[in-house]
Amino acid sequence: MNPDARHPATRYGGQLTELLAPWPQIECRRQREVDGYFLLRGFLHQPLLTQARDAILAVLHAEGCITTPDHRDYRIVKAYAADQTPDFRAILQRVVSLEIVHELLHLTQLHSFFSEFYGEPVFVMPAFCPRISFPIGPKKLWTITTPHQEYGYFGGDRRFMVIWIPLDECSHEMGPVRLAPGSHKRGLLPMRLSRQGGLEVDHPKDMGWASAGFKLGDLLAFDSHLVHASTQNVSDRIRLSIDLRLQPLGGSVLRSSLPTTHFIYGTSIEEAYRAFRQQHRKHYWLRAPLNIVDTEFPRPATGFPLDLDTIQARLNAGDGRVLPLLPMLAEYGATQDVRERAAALLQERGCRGPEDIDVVPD
Ligand SMILES: O=C(O)CCC(=O)C(=O)O
Repeated sequence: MNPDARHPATRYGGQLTELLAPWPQIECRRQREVDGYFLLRGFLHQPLLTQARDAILAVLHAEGCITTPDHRDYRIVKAYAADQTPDFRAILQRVVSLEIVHELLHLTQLHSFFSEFYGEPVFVMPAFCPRISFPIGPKKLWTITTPHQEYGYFGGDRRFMVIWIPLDECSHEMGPVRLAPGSHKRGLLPMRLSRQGGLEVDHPKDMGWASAGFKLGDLLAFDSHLVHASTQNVSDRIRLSIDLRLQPLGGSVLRSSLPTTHFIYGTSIEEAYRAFRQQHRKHYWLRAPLNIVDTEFPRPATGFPLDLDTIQARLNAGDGRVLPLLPMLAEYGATQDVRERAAALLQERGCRGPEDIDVVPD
């Protein structure tokens, strides 16, 4: 038997270096500089995290995915492979509309620690990503997050960091995030389209991977240029985590990163806010003194086209590889015009959305 199959943790390579309380700032800055990340063990107070976890599990239970919303002893009865299917998207849309999940953007601990880290107040970007990662059979490897650099998606201030927070226990077997320590020093690597329609880069082979098992309360922060990915969930549990992005308040923010018209998973921000009780949490970024900058699309073009005219020309020339870009542009395109044209092009090709695009697993 392949030893990796018995011990999936060995696929992660090394172990992430961890920092324990009182999480010295000087050490965090040093590790961010040298390795591109730091991992704070037991950093976050747990009540809000457990409330967010329980709210997500309640949605999964209501949707018939698990036998009980109790995190201690649910069994999975319906699993989804990726966010491409309409049913799973509907679940994710419910999750990104949970007020308790949005509360995680406003954690006092997060703001005070990172304000000290950067030496100025921080801005937590409104776009966040809750991950609901089911254990899926070995043939469906494409359900994992493939290697990428966050800057390719969000651009803006080079100093922004990704904050990865487990919302439940997350062992190695549950397929947590993994990092390529030191890769933040390689600059922006050439990107290409991944099988899920996102952006991916080659993992710099000389860098290796490192990961860890995570517990509730841990917080992993990493550089916007650090290559990162996940591995496959080979456990019998659902991996629940959330990733946020934060940066110094004075830095630039791409307009297209702000949910003025679109949010995530096809939900508009107004839909996400519909059941909110706390009015002041809505549109909080509109009250922040942001340095907003414009680009056509948040992703720097390094290797494949991101503007609709070129994509259309490539499609007309029979290059189907650019097709998965259309759902992204239909959802995240910078202007209404771009979004509508991308949606129309998809329709012309008989695609309702990403679920109709043939992404072939390895
Ligand atoms: O949690 C994952 O699967 C990947 C996380 C990620 O890509 C991110 O935090 O940007």
